[in-house]
Amino acid sequence: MDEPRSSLPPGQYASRDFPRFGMPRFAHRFPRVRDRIHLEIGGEVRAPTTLTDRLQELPRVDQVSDFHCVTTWTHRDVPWSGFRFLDFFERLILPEVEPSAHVQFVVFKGQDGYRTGLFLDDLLQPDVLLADRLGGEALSVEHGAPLRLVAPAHYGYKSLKHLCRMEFWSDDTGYRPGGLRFMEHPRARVGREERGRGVPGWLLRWLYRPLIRPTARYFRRAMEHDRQS
Ligand SMILES: Nc1nc2c(c(=O)[nH]1)N[C@H]1C(S)=C(S)[C@@H](COP(=O)(O)O)O[C@H]1N2
Ligand SMILES: [Mo]
Repeated sequence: MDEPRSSLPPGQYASRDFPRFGMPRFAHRFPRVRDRIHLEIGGEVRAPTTLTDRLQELPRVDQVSDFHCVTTWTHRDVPWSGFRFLDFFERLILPEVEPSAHVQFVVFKGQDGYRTGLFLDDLLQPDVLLADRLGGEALSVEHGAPLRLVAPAHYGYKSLKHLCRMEFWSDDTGYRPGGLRFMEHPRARVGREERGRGVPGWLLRWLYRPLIRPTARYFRRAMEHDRQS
């Protein structure tokens, strides 16, 4: 049962389901490395590196937040656990990787080939996590194993799953998102209904809603297929 609740952002409805979801072209792509973190750091940095166990040095943060997909479903009160992007940036990236002082934009890449990006200012908000646990257990493949970004104030398409590479850049000019251009807003703030680029949010609500059920079903079947193989 889906029920409307007044405190939801504009155009969203509460869904009891938390489906594995995304653009259909990624449904059949799965992470190769699921049980350990292997995170490349690059871009305009002095010392590119690969991080494996270093995240464990950061303070662990448990956070309950709502998850808003751009197609209008919201799954409320998701119990994530992981590390603040802010701590990650200040304690590991700044001192050891030394990004250029001009860095303003960060590009994220997933093991399934998906890409997204966010401005550094948005990423440094205290509710942005690099999450490795959900509901007290290691992140499942459905929800982003082994590590994902969680940016609750932005549409779900910014919360990249199966994170394997992060790049620090001075702007977003060299960056191509995983989907069509109109589908990805550079900031994608849920509170401002920045669903896409050049198309009003209220219009995208109606375009996307009919796609929710078939997309969720498609992703679920792809997952069942992966489990059997
Ligand atoms: N690597 C990767 N990350 C991704 C996607 C994807 O297809 N691949 N889809 C995005 C979209 S559109 C949504 S709504 C959320 C869905 O997260 P979930 O599958 O944990 O529900 O993941 C986002 N991050
Ligand atoms: Mo989404």
